[in-house]
Amino acid sequence: MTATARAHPNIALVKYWGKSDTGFNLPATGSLSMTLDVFPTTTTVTLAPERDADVFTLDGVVRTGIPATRVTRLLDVVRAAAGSTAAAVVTSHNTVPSAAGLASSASGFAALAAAAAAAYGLDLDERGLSRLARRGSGSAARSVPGGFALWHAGDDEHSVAERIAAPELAMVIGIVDRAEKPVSSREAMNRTALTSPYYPAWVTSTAETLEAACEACRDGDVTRLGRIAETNALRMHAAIQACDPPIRYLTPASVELFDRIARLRADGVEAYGTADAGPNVVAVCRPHDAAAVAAVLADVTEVVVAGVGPGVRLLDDTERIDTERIDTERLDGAEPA
Ligand code: 2P0
Repeated sequence: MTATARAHPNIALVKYWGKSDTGFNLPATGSLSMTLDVFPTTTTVTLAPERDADVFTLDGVVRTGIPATRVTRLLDVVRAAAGSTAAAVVTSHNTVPSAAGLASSASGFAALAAAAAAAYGLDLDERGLSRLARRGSGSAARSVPGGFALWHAGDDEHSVAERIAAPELAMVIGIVDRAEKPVSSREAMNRTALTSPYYPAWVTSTAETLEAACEACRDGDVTRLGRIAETNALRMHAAIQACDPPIRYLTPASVELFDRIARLRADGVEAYGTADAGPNVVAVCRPHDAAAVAAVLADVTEVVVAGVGPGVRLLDDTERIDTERIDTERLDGAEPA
């Protein structure tokens, strides 16, 4: 009747940007990501048969509108599979700034999928959970297995993410802006597909890029993987900027971070830049170079160093109580621990 799950965000090395089906959230191409070991989302789902409708609380605030609708839509998928009509109370805590291009929807929907499946009594394996999380938000499919995740394009049954072996990497996240972004990634993705003349080239080139990235992972080739990641991210932003009306997520501070990453490379420290649908820039590097990379980026913006994070997991009672305490403290106006 109640279950709590925790999931971490992921940053794509080969990006997902475009769908072949919006109803089932099927991607136009496959993608590859690293799940982070920072910024988890923790979500509790409790069945509430006495209620008429679901209730969604995020960081102590009851949400309505699009965020609540997206939660209810995913719960509807779970209810249909479980043969239940019971409403649910969903309580979620983000430790990443919501909607700031730091992948909170990936950790959010991965945690929601696992907690909802358990609360409604669905017995899903990792593939099944990844497929379910994808219905909530495409990138959430990759946060289910965690680690380095390859999310396949394909139909509803086959479009799931699986863990693959890859060289150990660190990600140095430059948090340029914590504010909510002006255009959601969902809207920007659709606008790119509909209006960017570069969208067809993005799709064909990304399919090739993904194969090369998987090969680099197999070979443990950090240099090749890093170059692929930077090129793929800038190609995605080029396609986005060519929308009508145009969307530009990168700011002068973002560009400064890309420049600094290039200078680090010129000075012999291997780092590569990537950026999602927002101004934050992530430097991909070897773990032993992370401190040096962080020092160079910290002049421009706040930085957080992340390693490779785990897949989604259900929490036991003790951990759940800890989460409830954080919620109570928030509502009391105290700083959460
Ligand atoms: C990615 N992003 O691969 C890309 C790169 C942002 C930039 O996946 O519509 O929130 O919910 O499936 O998963 C963001 O898109 O979109 C995203 P929906 P989602 O990480």
